[in-house]
Amino acid sequence: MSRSSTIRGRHVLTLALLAGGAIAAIGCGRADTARLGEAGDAAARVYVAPGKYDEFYAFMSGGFDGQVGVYGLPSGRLLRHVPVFSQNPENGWGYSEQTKAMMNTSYGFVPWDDAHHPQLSQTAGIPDGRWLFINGNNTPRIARLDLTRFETDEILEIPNAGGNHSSPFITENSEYVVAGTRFSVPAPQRDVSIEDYKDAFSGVLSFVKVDSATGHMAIAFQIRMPPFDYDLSHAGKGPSHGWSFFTMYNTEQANTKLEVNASQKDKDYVAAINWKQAEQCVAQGKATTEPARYAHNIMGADGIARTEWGTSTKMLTPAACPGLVYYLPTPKSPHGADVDPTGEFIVAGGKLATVIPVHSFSKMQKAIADKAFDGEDHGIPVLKYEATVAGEVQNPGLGPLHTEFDDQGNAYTSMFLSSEIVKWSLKDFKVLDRVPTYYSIGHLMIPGGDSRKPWGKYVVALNKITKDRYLPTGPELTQSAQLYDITGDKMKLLSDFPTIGEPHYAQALPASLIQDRQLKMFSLMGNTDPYVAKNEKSTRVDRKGSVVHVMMTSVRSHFMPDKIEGIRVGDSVYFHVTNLEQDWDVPHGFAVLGASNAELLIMPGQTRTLVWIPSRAGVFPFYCTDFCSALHQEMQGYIRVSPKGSAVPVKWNSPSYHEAGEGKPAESAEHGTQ
Ligand code: K7E
Ligand code: CUA
Repeated sequence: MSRSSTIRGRHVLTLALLAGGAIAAIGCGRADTARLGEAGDAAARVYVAPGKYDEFYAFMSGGFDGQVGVYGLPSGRLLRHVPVFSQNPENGWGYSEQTKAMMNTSYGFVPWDDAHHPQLSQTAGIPDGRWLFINGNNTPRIARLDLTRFETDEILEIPNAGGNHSSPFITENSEYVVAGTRFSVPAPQRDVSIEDYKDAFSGVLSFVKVDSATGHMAIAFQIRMPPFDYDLSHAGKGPSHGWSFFTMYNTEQANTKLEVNASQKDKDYVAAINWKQAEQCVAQGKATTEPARYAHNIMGADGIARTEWGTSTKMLTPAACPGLVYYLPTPKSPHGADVDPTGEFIVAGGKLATVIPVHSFSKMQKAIADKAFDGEDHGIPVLKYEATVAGEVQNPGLGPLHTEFDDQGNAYTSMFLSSEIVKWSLKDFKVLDRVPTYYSIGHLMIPGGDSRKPWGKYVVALNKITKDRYLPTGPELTQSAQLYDITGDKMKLLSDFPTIGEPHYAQALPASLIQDRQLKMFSLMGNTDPYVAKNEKSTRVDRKGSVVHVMMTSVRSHFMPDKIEGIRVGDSVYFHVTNLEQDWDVPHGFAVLGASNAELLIMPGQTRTLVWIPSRAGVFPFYCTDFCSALHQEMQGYIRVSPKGSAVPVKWNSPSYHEAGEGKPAESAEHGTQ
């Protein structure tokens, strides 16, 4: 890039930044109508007839909602809102006793996070439909969802990180998911002056091993890097398999007013990490074991989440492992790091850059062999820009962020400031088409578009600003995605659809890879919850001091028991509700008056537990919250609460009570469960 073009570009960008992407975009008004052409044609492309299925499952990050939204494409219909990092009162996720441990972290119980980047598990570089990983940004974590149940199965906290943004970005056989810290922090944490940023802070990149059979995660090693901001990542594939690429900004190492202070240099870097080299160095004992405390929450086969505590990590430094890291100079505060389907090109979205730089993996290899270095930074070799760059996309638009790929050798880059998707060719890096987005696109997504096998067909724009696209709803507007047809030479807008939470990245794959592998119910006979009641005969109420366990069943259309007495103010009452149904799509709910947490939604064959601490004497109704049958409204019961110290005996109306003998002492061992 010539000096003058850089300077000219900077002026344009400054203006655009001042104006704000949104306002610039609003100027576009509703020019899309011309582009849309025959609206009828677009409608037909997204129309999924009643009772018919969508072609793709799309998994969209919920952003600050902390969840994953599952949508059908092309319809844009919301199919599921899967709770991950955030408690969900709809089904008791993070409220029920069996799921609470999923929210454990070294900071305590953290029932919220900011989730950005879903990543489907891959086999040979192709999404295989087994698991979905997603990062938690604020309290550094990675979650794994099981796609036979659409449920979060595991959440691993990442120590020594401060904003887990460049994550999880899976390798091509799901060997690793990665976690790069956005904010450098003292690692391990300690009390130092912020002025000591350059000396006392580090940017730690973590490689998390994924067990190929179970999907279970474990931190394999961490790499202590200079105190930059590690923004995004993607793994190599094909020839570049074995490498991961991280963009970084703030190579200025500013610790205040980054808006200005981290935009000084013309170029920051992409860090190319040779993780196979790292594996060797770790095997050779070159990593040091450092104490670290982090939570590892796993859903057991019994449906109960448990926390294991990590106590140390293996820390590698680039100095101890030559060949581990190389820097590729990249203009300017790069954001996205995207690898094309062949694995040859690494595209960086320099959000303040005037071009899109495309690095070549084979040129990078040659530059390393030739030692085509431009000096070092923190002891890490800096490769010459000209030696690694395959080309630059000229005049792409303003504010390039992220790039996805189709199956025809084309790339699609989101342009935040100029609010458009720009299609360009991987052959000559020439722009082929551009289409406006409404408004200020962040990520974009093509089904399989970061894998070795994009399915093409559609690109989804995940927009940051909604403005006038829908009926207004006060100051807070819905979040928005847009679907474009990419089967022709020209991209064509097909539809807008709202999303839950701010959508960052998304992933999609053909429905056929998942839909026939769905679990329809849990086996009641296989239920090993310690408080299960597998039939109505074994329901019972046990008092242990001030703790009362209610082993309850639900079936269309009653609870057993549905009349309970002998509870006292201040007791901890555990409602263990087992759903006896063995039929698909017959959950029962459970709620009790005065409960201060959430309801339960119990799937067929499952046991879920809600704790209730009655605060006043009286008789309180409980009921099923899910309209399960014609007599759903009749699915109700009462629980009597007496004052503290009351002598009212524990009593309930199920067969077990009569077998135990009516009038027996409430605390008798005959009712004991353990
Ligand atoms: Cu660009 Cu968090 Cu991936 Cu949002 S990030 S846009
Ligand atoms: Cu069970 Cu409604």
